[in-house]
Amino acid sequence: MQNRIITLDEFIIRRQKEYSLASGELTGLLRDIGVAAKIVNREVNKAGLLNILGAAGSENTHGESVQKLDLYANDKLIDCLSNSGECAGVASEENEDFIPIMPVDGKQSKYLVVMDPLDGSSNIDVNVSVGTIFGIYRRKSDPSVACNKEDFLQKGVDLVAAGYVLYGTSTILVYTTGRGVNGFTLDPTIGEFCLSHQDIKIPETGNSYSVNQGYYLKFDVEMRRYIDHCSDSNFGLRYIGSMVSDIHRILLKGGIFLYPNTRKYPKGKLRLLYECNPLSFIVEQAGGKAINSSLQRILDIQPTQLHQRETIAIGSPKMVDEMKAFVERYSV
Ligand code: P6P
Repeated sequence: MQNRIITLDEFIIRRQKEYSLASGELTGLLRDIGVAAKIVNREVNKAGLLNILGAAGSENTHGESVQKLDLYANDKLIDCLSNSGECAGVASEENEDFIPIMPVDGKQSKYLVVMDPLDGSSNIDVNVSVGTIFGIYRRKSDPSVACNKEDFLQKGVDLVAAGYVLYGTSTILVYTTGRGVNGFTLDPTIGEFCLSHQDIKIPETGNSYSVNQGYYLKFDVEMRRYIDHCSDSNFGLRYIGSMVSDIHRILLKGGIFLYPNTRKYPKGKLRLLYECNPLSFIVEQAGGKAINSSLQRILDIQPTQLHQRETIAIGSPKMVDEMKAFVERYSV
């Protein structure tokens, strides 16, 4: 019998029924994110046609020129979350400060979203895959008042859910609520995300590594030794320059992604709250590991700033352990 289509909505609702404590609010929020992803996908796919390529001229909070599609994705996701009624606030890469969301119909929502609405956006112009990354926390502050900054500065280990949408050759949404990782591929003919990668488990090891080799001479000696080891082991180098794409490949095929500290980025380039934490939660749920250059588990790091950067080594458990051994052996 042909495999029955299981849509994202059906899967989320089915999972909610299995979880007696679920009240349906997280379900509603996940479904709203799925809707926003379809809206963003529609524009990403038309990017080349609608002349929305090229920098919008404005700059985001980090002084990087902003592509119009970044703004579009950010606006659409914030719109969906604002109307969802299940989200009390959003912290986005595109906004300097967090955005409190007023109750919808007086309902006090208990969840918060951290997100990078369109990661890897410098690739849009050259038609390389880009992605949306999101994480969901339970707010800690009194639900009868607006959320505050501390609500967002929670460790990754306290994430309730995390996911990404990869706008590639096909559009896939991958998420976890702490009970495994599942992937849903968008079927544009019916406008539904359909279960395509059930219970994803990352391979124990892999034969490729993912790092911007161009910075090799700027890495610390222990990282250079590990990269030499990857090269000596005849591992392939796969680096797309779009974190969601690189992590998705590693999740399915195995491997390790590295963004160590460099002179330009002494704390690493990637953002802890809405890049490293959500992707580390997903990779750990699939059996992988994620640590920083000081060998700290990413999910255990206590954030102090919304946009703080972090170094990261993430992927197959055996490869992360091997990188850890090199750092322990060679670090000065
Ligand atoms: P570099 C994209 O700009 C991004 O934030 C990640 O998606 C990607 O992994 C990284 O930066 C690429 O950085 O310095 O290698 O160009």
